[in-house]
Amino acid sequence: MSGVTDDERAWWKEAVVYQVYPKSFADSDGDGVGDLGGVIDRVDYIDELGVDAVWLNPVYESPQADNGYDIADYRAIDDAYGDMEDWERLRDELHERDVRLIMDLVVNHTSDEHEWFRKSRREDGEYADYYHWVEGEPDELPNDWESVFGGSAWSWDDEREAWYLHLFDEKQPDLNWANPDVREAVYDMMEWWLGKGIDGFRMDVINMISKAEDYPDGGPDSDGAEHFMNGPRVHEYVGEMVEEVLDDESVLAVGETPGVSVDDAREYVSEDGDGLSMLFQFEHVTFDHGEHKFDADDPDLVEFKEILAKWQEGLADDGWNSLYLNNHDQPRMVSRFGSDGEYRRKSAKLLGTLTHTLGGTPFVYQGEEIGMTNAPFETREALRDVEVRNYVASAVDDAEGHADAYEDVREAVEAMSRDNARTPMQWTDEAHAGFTDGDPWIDANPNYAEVNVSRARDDPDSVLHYYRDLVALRERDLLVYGDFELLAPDDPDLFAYTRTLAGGDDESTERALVVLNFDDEPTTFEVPADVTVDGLELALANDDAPAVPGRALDLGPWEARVYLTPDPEAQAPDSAIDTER
Ligand code: TEU
Repeated sequence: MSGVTDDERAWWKEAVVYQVYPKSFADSDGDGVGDLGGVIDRVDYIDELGVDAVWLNPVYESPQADNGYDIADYRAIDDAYGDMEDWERLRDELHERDVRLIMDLVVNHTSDEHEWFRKSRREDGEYADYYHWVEGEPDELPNDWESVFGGSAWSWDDEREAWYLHLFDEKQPDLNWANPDVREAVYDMMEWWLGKGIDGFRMDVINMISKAEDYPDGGPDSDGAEHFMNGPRVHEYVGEMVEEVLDDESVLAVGETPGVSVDDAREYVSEDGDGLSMLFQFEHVTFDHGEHKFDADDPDLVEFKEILAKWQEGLADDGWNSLYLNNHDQPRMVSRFGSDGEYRRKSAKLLGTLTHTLGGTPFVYQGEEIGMTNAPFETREALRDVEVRNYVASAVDDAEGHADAYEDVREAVEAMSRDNARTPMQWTDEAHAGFTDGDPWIDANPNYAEVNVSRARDDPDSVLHYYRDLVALRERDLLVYGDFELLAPDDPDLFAYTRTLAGGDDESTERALVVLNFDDEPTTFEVPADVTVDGLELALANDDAPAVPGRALDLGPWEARVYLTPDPEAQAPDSAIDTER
């Protein structure tokens, strides 16, 4: 019997969450845009993966300036995605399969087409103070804060004759959380969705909702972030939100918090913190950034390991980690951290092994489970995302019409653009990867003929079947709650670690050894003397591997192995664990 007490347990700790970006998942009405009908048509596919919950990116009414992260009505489904009936059907189909539904909560900002902003522009009663307005002259910016998407974070509004703040696109004005009416209105909306039976929220840039009073300038070389990242009243607001709306521990509350450190994170998730379930921290997906994300270097494995180990250890006793290597804002993980040519399948499996054998809750981004890769963007016209279009515009247009200036930034765009994550889900080798019968809003990755669900389903050695085994492996408390210890921290190619779960006595202590070769070349891992290999058996590997580990493990390129002590629950599911996949 494992030593985990009921108090420690929570469904969202033992869950694997599948992230659906509806605009690119599946189109059911042929308009070239993914929709709720398309997700409903594929709930069995999601269920077969064995996941426990779906995080649905925004489907609310939106002019789509930032693909739905600019909401015009929080209680309405955007026509392109369907209607509330479709949403309710999706909710029911998922719940019938014991798959929970997590909605995106975007309350740092709204769309400028939201009724609140329309009224605020007109200084209409209580709405006048719903946003961050600064009186002034149209040629005099309030301060030097920069938008995440480039340029100033302020825009002049002719109707109100004042400046308003937008940390993202100018069609995404930031809400003024210092105004208690704003907070109340947000809590009402959250209650409304909880009343509709959702199981939790993923909270968009929730650590950016509090801005420093009087909007002081940022320091030298700063975009002002020190005045709005983890701002002065953020814990008051998040704490209040949890108290008012999220005091039920069975409701998952995962905060997206760019720029947080482990210490910052504890203030949001620890026992005495604000009470969020977990965070999406960004250190392991930004450490390779240079001046900005489009100036990225090749990720260094030693630094990567150091960061992940720090978070594993940092939140081990008080808090909980989310585990992800890509999402709708990041390039495809197999292209960034793996090897998407000859070793695409093996490295996709290896990276999945990493996110499913660390401590925390794994998030699988649509397409990751079939090893989808970054896509070619041959022309700037192929790009869709506001962030990369702004970047290209700033890089190309400043080149005084230098004809093929796009070529100068193409490599960086193809490596780091968010559009890599947003190309259509690859279902079949038919036109547009079987995503739509219409004309897709963004082109499918031309490798869909080879990389697609239908092919993966028919191939027992596919990344898809391996992911099903990974998800099944999470049944072990050891992999969910076990202590983490990094081995060989300075090895430039190997990522190896143990997980240990103390039982009632020594006898029942469970152990795991995970060894991952992040390189195109074979290597040998010498198991440190203080690591016991006795009793360890191969539970999963992405290549032929010895059933029990010796003191030295010879690993092929991008090889991954998971060794576990026998499951005290003993009833290992038949099909789930197959030693060679
Ligand atoms: O992302 C916030 C965020 O940090 C990202 O913008 C990130 O910095 C950037 O993509 C890295 O290049 C959230 C949503 O996930 C994103 O899709 C939205 O664009 C953004 O907030 C604004 O709502």
